[in-house]
Amino acid sequence: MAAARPDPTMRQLKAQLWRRARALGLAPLGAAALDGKATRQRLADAERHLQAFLRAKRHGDMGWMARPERAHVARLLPQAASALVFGLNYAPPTDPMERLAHTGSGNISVYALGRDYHRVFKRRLKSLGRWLEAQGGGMVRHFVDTAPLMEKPLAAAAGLGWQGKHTNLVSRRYGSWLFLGCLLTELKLPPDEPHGDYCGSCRACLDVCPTNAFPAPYQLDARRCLSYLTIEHKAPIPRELRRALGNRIFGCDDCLAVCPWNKYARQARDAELAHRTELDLPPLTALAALDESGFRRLFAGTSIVRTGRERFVRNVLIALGNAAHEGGAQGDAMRAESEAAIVARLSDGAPLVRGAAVWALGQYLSAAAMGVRARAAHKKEAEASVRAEWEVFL
Ligand code: B12
Ligand code: SF4
Ligand code: SF4
Repeated sequence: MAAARPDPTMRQLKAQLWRRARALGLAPLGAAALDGKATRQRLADAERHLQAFLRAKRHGDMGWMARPERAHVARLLPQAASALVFGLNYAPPTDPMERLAHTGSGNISVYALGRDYHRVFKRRLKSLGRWLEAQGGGMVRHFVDTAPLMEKPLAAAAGLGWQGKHTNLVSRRYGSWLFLGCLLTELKLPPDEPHGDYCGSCRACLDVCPTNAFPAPYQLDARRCLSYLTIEHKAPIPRELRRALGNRIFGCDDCLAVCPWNKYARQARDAELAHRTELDLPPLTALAALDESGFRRLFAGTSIVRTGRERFVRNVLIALGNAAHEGGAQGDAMRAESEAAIVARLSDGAPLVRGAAVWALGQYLSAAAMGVRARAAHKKEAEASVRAEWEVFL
């Protein structure tokens, strides 16, 4: 039996939509038929892997990941026939790995250096969705990491690329630097071909990870990932992973940055995602001193603001502690400045910040000097988590 030919009206509509999407800076793009055998198989695999991930507790304290609709597109829009997936290129102008050497400065992940991508992307998807609805497309819903939807397997099903060993979507034309967004529609737009896995024998992303967060290729234990620990994790950063954090104070780019497919990526030119110069390697000492309003002012409109001051300053203090081990890179004046910035946070109102300050100071002072401080501070400290940090020196 001959395969069903795509409806020419749908083909035309898709071509028009793609033109509009490209004009909005969205590429690559692709469509997946939700009732197609290949897509159903891919989503069933994704669900199986998600359940294994949850059972192994690899999601840490991201409890929202267990919502049942995450792997079931139909629960988000029961009448959905197609998933239209879009990429938004955010390839940086220089290699982000170079930033790791600036130990006295805060290294903010590339994706967070400009305006919050959720807002930028969502606005563009919304306008595409409205247009599609106006063409008689029935109900259309848009998603950018804002609903329980597994965007990477859908993007792979729609032919944008494949999920690499670092678990993110890699494109042969754009490398690893892509945000993903999705429209669900009732229309049956002609689907695109999914394409194969081009990781081959490469394992650069697995080997570069500073915390060994990949238990196996294609699997991530979020609890060890610095992106999770610096952005999502609300408690103190586990002691054994603090040194590995280096100067990464918000997210981590290492596994994406080493991907050889990035050599085909072209630097992003999206004005709305332009990097803010004040976020490019700011001094850690200044960041440690941020109060609530200073934090909100500095990061207004970025994704950083959602993490809040307490978690952010916790990260900054860990990075300041790490800078103590950089020997010649930190001169005496710089060491004194760092120590003063840390000491000022020992009396911070937030236990999360005080606890990180204790650890950071311990990287500068001798055990004896910390012991003296610990004996005085320990009794006065009301919070168990901070007392535990002092107890290390008693
Ligand atoms: C939760 C989450 C995180 C968590 C967990 C990440 C993860 N890999 O699961 C944390 C906080 C760590 C995180 C970090 C980052 N994230 Co994030 N994150 C998400 C989110 C909200 C859900 C991802 C998810 O469902 N994870 C659950 C796991 C089970 O699913 P999965 O990653 O698809 O895992 C697959 C594989 O592991 C595989 N698998 C699992 N077990 C096995 C076993 C075998 C045998 C095989 C073959 C396969 C296999 O199958 C799984 C299902 O497809 C998505 C947005 C969304 N709504 O989808 C963004 C998203 C994935 N994140 C994104 C980004 C940019 C990042 C960071 C780069 C940010 C940064 N610079 O700090 C890092 C990258 C870290 C990394 N190596 O993944 C982008 C990725 C874009 C892309 N090109 O893929 C997304 C899509 C957001 C967006 N809309 O653009 N993120
Ligand atoms: S983002 Fe960093 S810590 Fe997380 S898996 Fe990639 S390299 Fe490892
Ligand atoms: S770095 Fe290598 S193994 Fe990792 S995603 Fe890229 S090609 Fe695949």
